[in-house]
Amino acid sequence: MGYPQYLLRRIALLSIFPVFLLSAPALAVTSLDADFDGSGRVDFPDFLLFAQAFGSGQGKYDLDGDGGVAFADFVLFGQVFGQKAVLTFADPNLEQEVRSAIYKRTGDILPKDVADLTVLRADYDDIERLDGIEHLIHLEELYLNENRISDISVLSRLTSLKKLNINGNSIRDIAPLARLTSLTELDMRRNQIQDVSALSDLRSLKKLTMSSNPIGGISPLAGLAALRDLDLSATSVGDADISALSNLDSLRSLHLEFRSGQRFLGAVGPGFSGTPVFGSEPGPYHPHIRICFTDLSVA
Ligand SMILES: [Ca+2]
Ligand SMILES: [Ca+2]
Repeated sequence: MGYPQYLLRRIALLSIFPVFLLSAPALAVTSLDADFDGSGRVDFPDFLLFAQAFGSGQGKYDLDGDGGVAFADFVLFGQVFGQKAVLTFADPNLEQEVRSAIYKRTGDILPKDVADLTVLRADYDDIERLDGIEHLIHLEELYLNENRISDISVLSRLTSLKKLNINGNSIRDIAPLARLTSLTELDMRRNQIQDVSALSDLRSLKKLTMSSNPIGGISPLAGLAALRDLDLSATSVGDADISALSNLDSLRSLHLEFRSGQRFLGAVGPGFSGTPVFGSEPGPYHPHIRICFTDLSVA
């Protein structure tokens, strides 16, 4: 088959670079990243696609993530040329859920198989490890409730995520979520989270559920201007912390839960009698906030 002249010129240009440059230190890139056509191998058709994108800013071909498709990306491409590009998952239960979602019971899972996968449900699956899920880059909704997950570092690459439900796991460190700025809903109830500072830039968040975590403070939430629903029940959040939410004009529902004797008691106002109050009255902190209290002491 014949290739356009401009493409042949680009290929010639790329091929005359000294080979020693190929040994230059480079960022980690997987063969999956460079399998541009999703065929399961990094081979010549991928090279042609790369050559067409050379000199552009097309994200898919920007393997080192510096914003442009340049020689550094070609070096990375060269390092994985000829490699297989098959998705593997460390946890067999996670793999089974992916296979169900793409209707592929057996055989290699290729990048093109997951190109349309935007929703993955894997609740109550005894999943412990997420390795491999980072290649499901088109995911917009991910449900991993009630598993045995503690390490979520690979989720940092799923930047298309809008909804993440991962409650009932063993997660302490949520720093990997800091880049997921498209998130509108995040449910992480029943984990081991103390530090929520990673959420401070997730300004698209509308619904945040962090109940039943040993959260130390919520000042990182002060700038989440889109937040409408916030559930902080069964946390260590005190009334001094709640003032951090005073500028969240979109906030319409705030769910707190406390035991009698905590400092909240005085802050709620005279309407609180020590019995469960499910309030729709404006709270003392913000004219629009609905505060739903549950008094655990009478349960
Ligand atoms: Ca390929
Ligand atoms: Ca680049």
